[in-house]
Amino acid sequence: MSDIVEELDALRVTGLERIEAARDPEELEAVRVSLLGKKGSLITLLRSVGGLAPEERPAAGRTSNEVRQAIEAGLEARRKALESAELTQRLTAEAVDVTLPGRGRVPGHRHLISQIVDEIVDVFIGLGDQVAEGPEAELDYYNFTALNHPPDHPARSGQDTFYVEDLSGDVAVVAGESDVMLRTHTSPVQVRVMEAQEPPIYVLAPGRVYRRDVADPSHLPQFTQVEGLVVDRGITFGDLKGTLEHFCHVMFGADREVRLRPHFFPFTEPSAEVDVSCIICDGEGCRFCGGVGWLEILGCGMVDPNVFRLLGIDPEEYTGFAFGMGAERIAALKYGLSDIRLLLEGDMRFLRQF
Ligand code: 2NL
Repeated sequence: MSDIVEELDALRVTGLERIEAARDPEELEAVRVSLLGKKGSLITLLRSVGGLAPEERPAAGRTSNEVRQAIEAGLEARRKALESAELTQRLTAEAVDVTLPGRGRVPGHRHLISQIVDEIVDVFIGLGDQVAEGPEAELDYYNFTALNHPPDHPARSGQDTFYVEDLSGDVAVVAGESDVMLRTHTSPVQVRVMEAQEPPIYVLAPGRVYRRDVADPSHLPQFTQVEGLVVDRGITFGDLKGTLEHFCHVMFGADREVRLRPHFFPFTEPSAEVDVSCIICDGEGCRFCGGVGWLEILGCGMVDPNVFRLLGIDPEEYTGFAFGMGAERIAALKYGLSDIRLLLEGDMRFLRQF
């Protein structure tokens, strides 16, 4: 056997060893170039074939072909092995344990007060009401005068009402003599509706109102009121009672008792407050209802003829009823909350529950 055939055989052995030793595709490529490249070991060896005796050349040629094929096969096998090892490694590294419990998400939701307002609004939309809104900074005329409050009514004092002193520059909210104030109820919205529309009027007015109160478990200096007003021919106290009984049953449950107690409001006559039997003790008397078995839900009454006359509605032709309630109070009574200030504190541990 010629030297060159031995060298080719040796190249096959060391070449295959180097191929097996390559640890990644880059290393393998470097090995390929050094074995089969233009300046590689095989070519270098073959250059010496020309110097062989003619009878030795076929054996050398055959062997060199065999070596090339062996090396090419080795390279291909190693390439596949490296690829599959890499895939296995990636699959292991990126493996997802589908049996792990999922990470819970806490989606946002509407604030309890907004939910309650929507619920109240839905009941009255179901009865055919339109919904109206109006300004929170309101004129004294719409908030008090048009609603039959005499000039010396205590609610008009700077002690009970936020007056807006300066609308042009910085808006300063003070107790004072200004005509502009933060509305104390949403009645002015309904006054504006009565000014703009002829009866029949069936309107609901939800919105934020302001009173100079110190916050305590059952009062807020700012709350969300929902008022309703009906003006039509032949409206009676029976219509008022039936409407509000329906509302109480939808809101607090069909098995609640509902009662009306005489009351006074400047803008209604007669006036009443509406109670439902306590949601906690069902009328037995407990801490939540202060032992009386009843919860006060809202105020209402037949619209005072003075209000109609001032707005040019003939009280001989039309009668009407009106009512008002605080959404925060309704929320507290519906969910048995001990302190309505919780509703405004923005503590998600509390608000998330609703
Ligand atoms: C309450 C009581 C009430 C009214 C609001 C009203 C509106 C017009 C005419 C007559 Cl335009 N009355 N509203 C009537 C009775 C009671 O609210 O406790 N609110 C929180």
